[in-house]
Amino acid sequence: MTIAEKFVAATPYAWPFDGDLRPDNTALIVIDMQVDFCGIGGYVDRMGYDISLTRAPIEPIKRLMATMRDKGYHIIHTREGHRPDLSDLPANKRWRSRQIGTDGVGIGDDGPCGRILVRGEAGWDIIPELAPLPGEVIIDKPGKGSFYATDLQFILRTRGIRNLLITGITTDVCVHTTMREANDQGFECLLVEDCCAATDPANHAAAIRMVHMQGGVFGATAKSDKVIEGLP
Ligand code: C5J
Repeated sequence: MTIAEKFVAATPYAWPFDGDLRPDNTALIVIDMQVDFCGIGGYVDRMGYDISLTRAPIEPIKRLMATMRDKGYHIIHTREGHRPDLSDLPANKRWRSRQIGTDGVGIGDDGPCGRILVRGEAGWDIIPELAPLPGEVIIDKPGKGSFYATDLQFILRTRGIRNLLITGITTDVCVHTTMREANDQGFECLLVEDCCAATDPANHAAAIRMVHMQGGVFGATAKSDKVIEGLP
């Protein structure tokens, strides 16, 4: 069977590599758009970072998600967080999280939005602007990558998904870790530049630049207007 080739104008190559771009083989992944990462009183806010940076992708993601929902693409959300008994929180992750800010409060401790990055707490929830629809997959992950200690790979393979449009926060941490994990497993990845953000704009820019090396070492990147233009 010959495929009707479709591409998104991307850097450093027209994506996906072989033009096999269809709603049934492609998913939008929205990473960690949680109150703790982009809401007032959440983890990132409390650490003293500027949440206007991590809130910047909300509108672009909203537009892209609406387009992809309309066209019947798979939509997958992730949430970083830990069990209430913290049995899946490594001691070094907790210790490091308590070094930032002035109050010694870190992951698992009480904050203005409940216990920080703990499942079921207000801060751990996805922000209302980007709330999942009933039936959309939500992956709860204890780490930065969306594949580690989750069933994401199993779900993608079961659904026949090969192409991943990757969005969310933060570009240099959970987005990049997920893209690297996915790339190593043979998934064809596109990082959507304006649908991601970091707590440091230079890190965001560097994370995008890294993808462009070696002919697209982890995949490709594009702005959301080009993605929307190119999606069949
Ligand atoms: C971080 C994330 N930065 N979602 N998490 O700790 O990128």
